Amino acid sequence: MSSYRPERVGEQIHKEITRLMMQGIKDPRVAPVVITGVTMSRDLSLARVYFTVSDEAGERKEAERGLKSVAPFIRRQLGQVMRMRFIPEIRFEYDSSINYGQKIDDLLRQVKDDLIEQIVNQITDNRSFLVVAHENPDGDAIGSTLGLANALREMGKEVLALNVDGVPQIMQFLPGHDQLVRVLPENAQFDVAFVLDAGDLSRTRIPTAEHCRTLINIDHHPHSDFGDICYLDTSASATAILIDRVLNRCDYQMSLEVAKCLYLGILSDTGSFRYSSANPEAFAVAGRLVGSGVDPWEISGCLYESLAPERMRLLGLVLPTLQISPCGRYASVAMTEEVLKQSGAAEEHTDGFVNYPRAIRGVEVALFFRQVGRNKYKISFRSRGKVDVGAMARKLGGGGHHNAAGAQMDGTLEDVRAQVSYLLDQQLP
Ligand SMILES: [Mn+2]
Repeated sequence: MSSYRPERVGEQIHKEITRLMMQGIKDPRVAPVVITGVTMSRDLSLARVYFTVSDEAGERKEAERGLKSVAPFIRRQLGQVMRMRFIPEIRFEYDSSINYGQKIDDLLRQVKDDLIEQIVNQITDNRSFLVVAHENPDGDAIGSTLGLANALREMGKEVLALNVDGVPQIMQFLPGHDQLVRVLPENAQFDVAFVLDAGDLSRTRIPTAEHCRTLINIDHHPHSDFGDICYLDTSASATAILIDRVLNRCDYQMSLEVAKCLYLGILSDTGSFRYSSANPEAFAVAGRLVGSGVDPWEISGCLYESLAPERMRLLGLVLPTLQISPCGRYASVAMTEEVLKQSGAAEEHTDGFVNYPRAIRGVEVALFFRQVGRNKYKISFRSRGKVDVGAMARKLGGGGHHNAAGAQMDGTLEDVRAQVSYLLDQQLP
């Protein structure tokens, strides 16, 4: 009986397919594929075979096509080797998790080393550079952009740093912030364009590819797969970490100006080293940057303790709206247009308000209701763990990720809050 456990069968299939990949299959599209795991359906009728490729960007689509075409062959081989009454259907699925295991880490490290070298060569061999990141930029987007742009300038390169939304006010102390532009000159052409921390090329909101010979994507967001060179590492806690890796390989001594920018990027994307993304490398790089002269208090003081007075006034009006559910597992705050007006604050000052209900002991889902019109509310969801708020937001016509999502609803604040509470009571496991 035990030999038919799905786990056991999955393991055998994993082994067998890996062997076939190495010996039996000649399709070049499949050559770089590494099988990361196999899970079986309970009735053993379906085998989900997870795979990755050494280059997460370019080769994935080719690999998928290749795997599709060799699947019947693999199935026949399994039929001969494994004594099963029915040969399961084989379905290949791309493994987007980052827990590939040490073996694949090593493989990817090798490939990434080559990528860094290619990027270093592009820097050495070219003169003019565009550096751009995603719209509505966060600390990592700005820190990476300004860090790289400053470094390239110090190397004697021509550089245009650009962000369609500019540098947020709280970051306007970073070296080079006053040289960043919001509009790309129409006929501007660059040898190389760096697109940083973008996730998707469209998020730069400029036709980057038309303005350069070579497009280099440096990112840590999953599925970021564009660019002539795509340096993607989802294990990096910030794009600033990747910039640091590249600059360390250049023939260049990092300045304090660059170090400050990169430190801010890491600080920001790790939530001040509180999130689980704060890995040993984040601490190590930040430690080195501090060692080279960055003052942590200067950066965090500017970023977190230079708030506009009207933001504090607004927070004072929003916090009394706190509601904690009877079960204690979700909590919310709300803001009407009237309150916003009364405080003299702007929309952008509400950034981070949803973190206050999230910080309450026992709360798993935090909500922020923000009025955006007569009987119209935007809802921000934050989860601190198991609950998938992305799925919840989709039920309400919105979208987002497991831990952060948003939706919009019509109705009075009381109605909207009641509807969301109802949904949460249904959905919380
Ligand atoms: Mn980032």
